Amino acid sequence: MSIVKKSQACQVNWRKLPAPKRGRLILAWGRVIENAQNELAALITRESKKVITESMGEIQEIIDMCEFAMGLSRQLYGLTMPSEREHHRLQELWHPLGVVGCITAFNFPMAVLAWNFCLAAMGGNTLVWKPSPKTEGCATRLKQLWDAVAIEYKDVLLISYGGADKALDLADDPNVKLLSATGSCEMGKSVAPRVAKRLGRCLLELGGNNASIICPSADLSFAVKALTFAAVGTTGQRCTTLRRLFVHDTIYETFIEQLKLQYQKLRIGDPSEPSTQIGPLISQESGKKMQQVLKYCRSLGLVVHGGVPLALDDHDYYVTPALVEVDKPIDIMSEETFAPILYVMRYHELSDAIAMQNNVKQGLSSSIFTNDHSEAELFISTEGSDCGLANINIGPSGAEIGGAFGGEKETGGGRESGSDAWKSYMRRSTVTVNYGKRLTLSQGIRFDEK
Ligand code: UN1
Repeated sequence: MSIVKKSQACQVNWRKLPAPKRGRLILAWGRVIENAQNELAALITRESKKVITESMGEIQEIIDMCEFAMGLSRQLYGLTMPSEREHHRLQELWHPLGVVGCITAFNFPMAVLAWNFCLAAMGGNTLVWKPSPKTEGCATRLKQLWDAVAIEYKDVLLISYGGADKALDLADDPNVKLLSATGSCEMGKSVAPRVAKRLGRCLLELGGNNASIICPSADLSFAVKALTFAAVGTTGQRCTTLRRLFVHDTIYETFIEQLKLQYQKLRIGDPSEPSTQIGPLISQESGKKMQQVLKYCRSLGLVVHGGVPLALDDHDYYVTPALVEVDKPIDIMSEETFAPILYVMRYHELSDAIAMQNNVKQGLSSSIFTNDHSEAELFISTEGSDCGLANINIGPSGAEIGGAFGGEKETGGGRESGSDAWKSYMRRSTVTVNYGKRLTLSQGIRFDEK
């Protein structure tokens, strides 16, 4: 039996279990994950090379999601609308879709699964997970813990191990009712047309090219700290990583000096060491990609700090985060290089900074640092950021699970995690009930048969 068929067979029973009971099983999974927090975080660090404090945070994100799903399991509300007809009721019911396919990346090897799994499973779906080949041990462990709590419903979570071919299998399978894919825009462009060809549904959370704007009224020391984390945290390998920075003319020099000082203080090293802030990149190959981009920037004389590989051990690729100063946006800034490279430039008018920020293909996260109320409001208004996430006085990375997470344009338009993102994993059934004794047509149409 194919893995999708196996998942489908389980879904038929799983969907019959009342949502609050499904919620309790998900919460039980969350509790065993909480008890195993240290062990699981160490596993994330081993496979994804993420620093241990961030791995602990990633497990916290799973626990939060499980609690959220438990609460939601009693709140799958459908609207009731007043009917235009006498003795009629109009109402929405939410049902599971069936089997959800889920593709995740190496950088959040557990939490992104949890965002999807908690909502999908709570809603009565089963899930087939295609994790990154780099972090399959993380997938195996989460599955083991699920199996331990959900004895009768182990197949609610199944894993399809492998590379891109396995992702394409999920994209092509008509029984995968929703394909939720997290990764690069290229990956999205390879799976989404195949899902579209069979008129299936996709939920895409693809690349970002996130920016921050620093206004004259901003608290600079505060902004420097927040933005350093946003640019170099997870070694620049979050889809919400800060990649472009627009600083107002009048504070530019001061701010860049402070940023460079902050960069010099960064502790780079063994990711399992609690005081380490930056671990190695995921692979030698991503180190090479980073250097290709920096080579080009160096040829233009733009690299003002870092970008230097460090030989801290003989297998991993460590590098100092790079700062690249530009006068105006250059083409390479529109690409997402999954490494710690931050492009910095000055601006004069806020509207120009917003326009530059928005003038990239991706639209995930954005932020502004200001203490000027009108600037802050403008930034989150329709004339402001075109991203799925727009932050004030906080960096673009580090979203909480309570909000809907995702972005626009080539980021793919999907929303995961909090708010009403659960609806993406469900189908809506609009129900009209005639409890009267007469047949009346809508819009007052008469169809009297004589
Ligand atoms: C990602 O990089 O794929 O907002 C997700 C954040 C995290 C999630 C990042 N909570 O940075």
